[in-house]
Amino acid sequence: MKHFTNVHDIGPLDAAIKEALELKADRFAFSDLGRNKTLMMIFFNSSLRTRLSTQKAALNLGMNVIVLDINQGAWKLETERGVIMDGDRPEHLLEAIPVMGCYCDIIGVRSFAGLKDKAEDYEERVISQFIKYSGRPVFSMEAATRHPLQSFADLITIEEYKTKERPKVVMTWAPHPKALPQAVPNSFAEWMNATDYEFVITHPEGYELAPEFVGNARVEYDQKKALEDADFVYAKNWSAYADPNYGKVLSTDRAWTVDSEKMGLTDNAFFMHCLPVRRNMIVTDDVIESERSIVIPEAANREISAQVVLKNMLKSL
Ligand code: AN0
Ligand code: CP
Repeated sequence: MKHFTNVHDIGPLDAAIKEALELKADRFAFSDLGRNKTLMMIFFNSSLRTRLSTQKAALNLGMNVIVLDINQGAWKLETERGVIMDGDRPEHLLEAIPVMGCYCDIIGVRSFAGLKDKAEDYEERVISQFIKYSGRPVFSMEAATRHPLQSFADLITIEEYKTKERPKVVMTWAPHPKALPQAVPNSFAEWMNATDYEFVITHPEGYELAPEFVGNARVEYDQKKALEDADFVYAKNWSAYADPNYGKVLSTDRAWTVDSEKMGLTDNAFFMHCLPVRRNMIVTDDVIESERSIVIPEAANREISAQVVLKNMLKSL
């Protein structure tokens, strides 16, 4: 594997799931593979899980790890070419990226959508510059349009908990006070559409995701109808994608919050969320604390998804 930014980079999903479950059963089996190799993790945005789980995955493989938070102590970076740099950004990405590449073997990048300019976000301007100019294999730790390490962990989790060959998975929009990117729902949809599960997306009008991510999923505007007989409920907030409201919060309607009454419509579904989650906005306390909530095992699988990706990148060095 050269780079990892989307579902296609992982290859056939059944093989990837098998590899993940094997690694989970013996996570130190390849502890020599990363000897004298350095992972550099670059964060333009905050993180708890991605930072810790990816670092742990690298340690399991015997790698060294360097972490840089761009907004804490690094020079502020200009990202546009051709700008007269007389403002508050002393360094350009076009020098910073190849310099970072000098000090490591593999680079992970977290760079969220700015939610101001749809074209800029959906071109994946930041991570594609890392791919172009770092000279290193690059993987996404959530880029502007996708969060593939999360989606892969979500898939592993569903495979572990499913009791039917073809479970019904429902991704539901839920309210949140701040504008969030579409990366997590886009990516989850992309991975679910690559399985043979029954996959349904439900959200209020105006929250339609980009058609290339919705694919053949069923879109149901009636949340209660969507949840009927679900085996997995995947809650997530996202801001609007469609023009002219790109990046805006159109609703904070708590009628969309996942509560125990709605979970009662499902086939005793498991509750999932990528975390961090705002309780009693996205999901009520009782649902997230219930025995059907699998948000912690889901987060635990982030170590496994990252380890599969790093292992395959190390093998291709
Ligand atoms: C981010 C998002 O929605 O993309 C990260 C989730 C993994 N969430 C927040 O900023 C709250
Ligand atoms: N789910 C996830 O990526 O969490 P962090 O933003 O804390 O890394």
